Amino acid sequence: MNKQVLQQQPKVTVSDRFWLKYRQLVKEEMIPFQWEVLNDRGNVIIESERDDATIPTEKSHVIENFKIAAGLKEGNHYGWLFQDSDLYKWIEAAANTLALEKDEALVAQVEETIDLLEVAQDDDGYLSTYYQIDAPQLKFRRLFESHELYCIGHLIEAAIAYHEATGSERLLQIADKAIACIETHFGKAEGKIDGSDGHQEIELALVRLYELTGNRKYLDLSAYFLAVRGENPHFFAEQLEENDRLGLQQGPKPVINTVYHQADKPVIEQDTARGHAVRLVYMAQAMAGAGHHKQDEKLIGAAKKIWDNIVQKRMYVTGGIGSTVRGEAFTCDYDLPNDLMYCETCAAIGLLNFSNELLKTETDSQYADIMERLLYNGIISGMALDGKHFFYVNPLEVDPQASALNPDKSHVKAKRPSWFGCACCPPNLARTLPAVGRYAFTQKADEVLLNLFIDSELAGEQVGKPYTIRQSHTFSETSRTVITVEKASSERLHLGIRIPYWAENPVLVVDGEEAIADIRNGYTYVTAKAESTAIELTYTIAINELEAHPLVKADKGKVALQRGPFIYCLEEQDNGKQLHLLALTGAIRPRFRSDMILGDIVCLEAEGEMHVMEDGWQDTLYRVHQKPQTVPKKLTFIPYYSWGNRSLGEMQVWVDKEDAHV
Ligand code: FUB
Ligand code: ZN
Repeated sequence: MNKQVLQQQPKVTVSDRFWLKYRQLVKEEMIPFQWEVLNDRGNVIIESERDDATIPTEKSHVIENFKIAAGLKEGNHYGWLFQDSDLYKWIEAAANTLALEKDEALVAQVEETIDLLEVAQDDDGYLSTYYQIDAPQLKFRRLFESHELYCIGHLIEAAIAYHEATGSERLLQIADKAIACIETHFGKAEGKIDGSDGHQEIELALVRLYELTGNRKYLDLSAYFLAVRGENPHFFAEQLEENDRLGLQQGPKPVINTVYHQADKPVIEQDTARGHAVRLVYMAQAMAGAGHHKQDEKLIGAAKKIWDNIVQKRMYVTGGIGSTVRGEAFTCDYDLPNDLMYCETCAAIGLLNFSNELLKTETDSQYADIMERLLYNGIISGMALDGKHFFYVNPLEVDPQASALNPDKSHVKAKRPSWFGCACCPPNLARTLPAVGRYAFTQKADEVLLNLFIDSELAGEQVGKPYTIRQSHTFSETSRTVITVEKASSERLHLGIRIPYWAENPVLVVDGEEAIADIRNGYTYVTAKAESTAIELTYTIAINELEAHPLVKADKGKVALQRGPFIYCLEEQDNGKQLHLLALTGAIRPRFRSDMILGDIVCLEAEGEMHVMEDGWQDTLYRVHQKPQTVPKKLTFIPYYSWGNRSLGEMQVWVDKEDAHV
């Protein structure tokens, strides 16, 4: 494959204790564990993500599906139509791990799967095991649900990651052959399919492939899929009608919800977050990326409007998105129920990547603020601290009994299962966590941005000469960030350092002298002129009581606690049952805690009170209002991401504030 690399992933070595732990978990637990699952070994209990008997939970069957498609085994496909993507994400996780650390055995495992993919792929490049095995007559004919291009998108992302980690082109060749097949079948020309996949993903993957290769045909194909979506809102339904005419329809004809698919109108006319949350953010990431490379202001403008609508009106304080299980979707402005939410892990990862894409286009720390909120909260909450149990949805309030007995809360799990019938989230986490360093910095033509306070080192090049930017942090009473820039070129290097909103009273010292901070769009700029520049930033980490917009009904009269980038929650284990009877009344203090399971964490201890249930309530459900009786109670908050790791119990992020009970 001819390549002229346009944009590389930042080369970042992470040394941060917090994130190294995740990197180790991915390598030592997640990758081997997930490999066993994909191979149907290890007696893993697979749960359905919600109460729905049609969800396939017997086995994963992913590798088996590929073996059947390759003709190496006999049988039928098992699992979701997009089961293939679990393997592609696993390969990407392996590749992102290999990019950090050599591992011959892991390379051999990936190479073995590439052997299998080569055989499974049809001669014309087609690759989707469900359609190859069980429904070849319907290839590309049920795009509203088929996920054929979605899966190829994940294949492309895996291929890029594996190439970047090892230099191997084998997987890229498979991906390229699959793209050639797609190009043969899709487009404006007579006889071609003029439409897109029901689930966006290939669009963003093609942008990334363009960045790797410089080959514009990938960018153009991405732009085509973005432009054709919603151009004809009846496209998916018309495909089904044609199948009917040709006698190809299987089962009853489904009703297409074009809003769910973000296909009711052209993407550039979409300015709010609607429909399926993961699809929306994957699409919007591609809009930002393709818009950036094509200098298409309309695409970028629409992407920004969608982003604004999400973060200003439709996002949970943890960064989670999606307010309903129905269609795993957004609902309307300020509708953010804490106990019925969706907040799918994949959607949080999608919003991270969408925000990162916008940051490449526009220097503004608001994007990094959201990336940080997601990474430290709504993303890592998706995984247990053992690396082997996962949340598909990430609630902000849980009562295990209600989750067990209220069918409308069947998706709101109080305990992380090992695996899901729909296993999109666990491998998505596995591919994201080793890549965390890439979000810490953004390299642009004229500046480098330091976005996230993660101990790490960026290695880059300026006019062909190397530079490094090292950052290390001490997060204590008075926190200290030390940044060193070393460079070989005599050119100036403009470094923008994000001052997080939680860093109070920041003082910047450059080469021993207090500098007047040149703050633009949330970044304070230092120009490194010499070979070596030493920068020091001191600040206090704020403990904030956050309140939500008054129109968020679920949070009225409540606060959520935040220290640094972490959102906190109450758990039954520390505070007893009936967390909703607790209120925050006084001072909050940080307390360092070394816990067998939670590790070294900073808890928050706060003065509070508990609403006492008098005896009179025994057999009474309602009464004339009286002033409630309360007793003082010490409240203990732990970082949200770490909830659900010790025992089964209630959890709550938003807590009543002071006199809310009166
Ligand atoms: O459809 C593929 C993935 O499965 C979606 O992104 C998730 O929301 C889940 O439905
Ligand atoms: Zn998912």
